[in-house]
Amino acid sequence: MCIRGICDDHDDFFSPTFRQYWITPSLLSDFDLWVDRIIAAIERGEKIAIFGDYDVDGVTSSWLLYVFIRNMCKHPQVTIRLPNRLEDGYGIKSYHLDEMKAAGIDLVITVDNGITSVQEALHAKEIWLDMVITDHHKQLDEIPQAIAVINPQTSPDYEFKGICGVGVAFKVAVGMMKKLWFSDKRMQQATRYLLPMVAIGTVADCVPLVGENRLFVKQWLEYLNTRQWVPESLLGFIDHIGIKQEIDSFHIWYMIWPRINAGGRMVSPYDSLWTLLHHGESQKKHLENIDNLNTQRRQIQEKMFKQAEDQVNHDHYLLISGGEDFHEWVVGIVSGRLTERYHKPSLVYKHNAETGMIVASLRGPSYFSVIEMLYCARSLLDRYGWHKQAWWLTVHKDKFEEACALMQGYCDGIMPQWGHERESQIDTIILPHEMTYQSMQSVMKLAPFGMGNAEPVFAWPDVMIASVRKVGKRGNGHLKFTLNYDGVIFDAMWWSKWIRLTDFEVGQTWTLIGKLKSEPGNWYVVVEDIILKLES
Ligand SMILES: [Mn+2]
Repeated sequence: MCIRGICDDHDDFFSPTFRQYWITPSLLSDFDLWVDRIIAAIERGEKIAIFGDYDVDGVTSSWLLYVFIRNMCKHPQVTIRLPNRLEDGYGIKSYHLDEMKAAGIDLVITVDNGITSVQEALHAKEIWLDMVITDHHKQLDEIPQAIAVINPQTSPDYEFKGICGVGVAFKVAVGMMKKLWFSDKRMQQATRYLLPMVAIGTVADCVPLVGENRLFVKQWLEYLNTRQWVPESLLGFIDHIGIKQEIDSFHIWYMIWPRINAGGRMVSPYDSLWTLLHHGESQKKHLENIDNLNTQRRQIQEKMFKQAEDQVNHDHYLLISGGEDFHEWVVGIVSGRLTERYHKPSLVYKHNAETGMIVASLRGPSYFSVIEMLYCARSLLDRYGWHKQAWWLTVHKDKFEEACALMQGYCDGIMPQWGHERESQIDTIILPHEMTYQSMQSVMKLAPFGMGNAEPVFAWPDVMIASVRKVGKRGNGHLKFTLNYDGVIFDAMWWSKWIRLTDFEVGQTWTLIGKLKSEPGNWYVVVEDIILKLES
């Protein structure tokens, strides 16, 4: 644990409590203005519209304020408006404000967006539509002139800047409960009810799982596993997916988040929202719908990845692929997988024939500086930046080839110095006598893992293969090892790597690098890499 820099107060880290991590919402600037305006709207029976975003953070934050205002404040005059990824793009637009004004809306609340909507806030003023903004993104030079702007980034007294959109929405809801004189019991029930969605949005938005975020996720996982005071829609969701064991951030990451995301990705974020606002019988068709969308999403991703793999030229260090038929939302995922598989930098692009523009996502191994590579071609690029853990660029098609050649040259010049072997970030080596269920459990206490609290990676030198076989579906199987580590026998899974089955033989000695996974009464290793023991 000390490797992680959490030596001093690791007891706090293990059992975070609200008292220790919770920052009082009133430290967010404009907080009183915000609360007063919403309470006035509720008292006057005004029509409120919540304007969110098409991703998971945007959908969960919309859900949260909607449920809070409608059910907990008993104010039925509230609606949600979500933008469409392709038609509207990100953020509130002036025409959204016009539409809402025409529909008789008195007050617009943005969630997970709005901090850069300087022009739109002016437009709202012009058409006499009240607007309050809640967001977590960084502001531009100018802060929009809305009635109130709630954002940790613009609040000097609010020290933790890492909460995401749904975290901000949760803070304002809790702050309002106090102002509305909710009893302690009601407040407890309400926060328990809302927290699951905060946790899902927080994990999905890739914000660091430290401080308040860690509190949200850890608390929720505990609540959820008791199944008390959890939204019925969410229990329906979880039962539908068929998660049997205790839920942890792994399930959010691999099973819950992709499904909620699939709606906004493939068709419309309302498809995702409806699954969270319905329960029981009426939820079923919505759940089946997003399951289908998620399957389609996976198929497209698979297809694009195969296509990219066929396309890349391995004579160069920078792997380039893309085209007109690539989906823009897939380029980041494909580039991430190319880099992961080949340990080389990659650039995957979508060419938009109508505009003549190329949008690309770029990744590199952890020791490689993508920004330095981008710099070589910066004079040719239209724009470039960093978003959700990856670099991107836009460039006109006429300059694309030249830009690629410059970046290619940079990589070919610098990469041979490192080779392109995988460098594994190992936290520590595990010795045979440490291989007890108890000590493995204590490692699991560091969970939930995610951004900013990465899962520890361990090394087991000299493990002998006692058995190895392929498990899972045809064409997409995994490798299951049983290993003998100086007399201690344990299992390890290598996901999706069945193709390497022929590399292994019983009796061989390897160095294993991986992460621990626990199941009740048992644990196993998820293989990151397995390296043949070198003769010394
Ligand atoms: Mn967000």
